[in-house]
Amino acid sequence: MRVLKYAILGLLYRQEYSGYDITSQFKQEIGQFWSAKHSQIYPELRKLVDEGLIEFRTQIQGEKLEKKMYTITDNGRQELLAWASQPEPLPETEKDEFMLKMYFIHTLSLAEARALFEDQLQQRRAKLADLQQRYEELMPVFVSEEDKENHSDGTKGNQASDKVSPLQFSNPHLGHYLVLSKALAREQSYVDWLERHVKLFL
Ligand code: FER
Repeated sequence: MRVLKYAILGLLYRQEYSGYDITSQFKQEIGQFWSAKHSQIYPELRKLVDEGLIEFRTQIQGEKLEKKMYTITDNGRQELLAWASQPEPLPETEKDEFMLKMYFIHTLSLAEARALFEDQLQQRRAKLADLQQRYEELMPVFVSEEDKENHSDGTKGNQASDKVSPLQFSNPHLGHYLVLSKALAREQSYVDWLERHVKLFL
C-alpha cells in the first residue's frame, strides 16, 4: 500500500503546502514516527496530481522562481477518509535488533553483556529525555483553550508534569499529542524494563 500517499493527503487536509513544506514536515515531525524516503515525495505528488486527488497552483517567487502550492481535491478528501476510518490490523512484529541480541545473550561474556545492556539503557534514556523535552515544548498547544482560560492566573494545571490528557477531541493538536504521548509511554516502559534487569549483569 502507498502509505506515503495518505500521509501527504493527511497533511494537505488542513492546509495548502509546497513540495518543500511537505518534505520539511516529513523531516521534522512525521518522520519521527513514520519514516519515508524523501526522494519518494515528489514522484508521489506527481502521481496524486495525475489521479486527481490533489491539485496545484503555481506561485511566483521573486523574479523567476516558481513553486507549486498543492491542495487536496474532494476526491482526495474522500480517499483519505476511506483510509483513515478503516480499522487497522496490528503491524508485523517490530524488528528490534537489540532484542535479538538479548535472545542470544549467552554468546557474550558477563562483561560484554553488561556493556551492551548499559549502552542500550543510556541510549533509551537519552531518547526518553528528548521526547520529554519535545512534550514540554508543545505543552502550550496541547492545553485546551478552555483550560488556558481557567488557569490563566497560573494557580494550577498546565504543568508539563501533568501527564493527564488535557485535550478535547476538538483540539487540532490532539493527533500530535496522541502520537507523542504514545512514544513517551513506549520509551518510559523500555527504560523501566532495562533498569529492572540491569542488575543481572552486575
Ligand atoms: C514529535 C516528536 C517525537 C512527534 C513524534 C515523536 C508526532 C516520536 C515518535 C516516536 O518515537 O514514536 O513531535 O510528533
